[in-house]
Amino acid sequence: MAGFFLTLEGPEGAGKTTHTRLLARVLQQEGYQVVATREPGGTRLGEAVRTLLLAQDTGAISPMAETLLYLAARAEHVARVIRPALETGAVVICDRFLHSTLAYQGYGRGLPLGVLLELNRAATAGLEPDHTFVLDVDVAEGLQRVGRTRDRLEAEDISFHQRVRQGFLELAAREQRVTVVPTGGGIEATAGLLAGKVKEVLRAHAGRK
Ligand code: T5A
Repeated sequence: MAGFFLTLEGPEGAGKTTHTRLLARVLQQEGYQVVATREPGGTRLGEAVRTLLLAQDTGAISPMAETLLYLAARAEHVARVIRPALETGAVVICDRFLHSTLAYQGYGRGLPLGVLLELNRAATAGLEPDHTFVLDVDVAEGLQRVGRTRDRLEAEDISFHQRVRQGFLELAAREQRVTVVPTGGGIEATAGLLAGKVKEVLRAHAGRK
């Protein structure tokens, strides 16, 4: 496919929303065609599923039902937004994708990673990110950044969030296409660090074409 698919991941409050916006601006200034989107979301169905999944009123649901809802949103998102954008040559920046499923439903909820990978493959027709950046933050600091009004996932106990963070770090240690970006230096420093790493990856990709 002509475009480049990059995903921003990380624990709660890592700054994905902030840095998706800032990174999109930097890449647009460099002349890239950029599509910035998020999961769950990015389509009408995805936004409706997001509301359901994040509402405190939804309460506890089985890990598999939760997974299938995230993947229903993803199937629609890939088919209607991400793949068409990549086909036009865009750089697609997605706030959360596959690695959130592995970290939250795998490491957090305890579902086997192999099963999640298989289900994800079916939902995306095999589309994987070209590169993933994990914005890393200490769990307590991230939850503090998010504030007091917490959604259904944010309201999970601290050990859940610690397993999720550990999951992201383990996945990054295993996969060459996953880079960890520490966020402790503040928004401006993190934005600079991330933009530098993304530009390197895009240059390497252009060199391989
Ligand atoms: N999920 C998702 C699954 O369980 N499985 C899946 O497959 C998928 C796709 C989605 C939830 O669903 C789960 C994971 C999530 O629990 P979300 O998209 O994470 O929800 O929800 P948001 O509320 O959009 O995201 P977060 O709450 O995690 O926050 P962000 O986007 O990481 O952080 P952001 O940018 O909103 O920043 C939070 C605050 O921190 C400041 C910002 O200014 C803001 O005030 N900040 C920093 N402060 C200091 N230093 C930095 N480097 C900072 N960067 C940002």
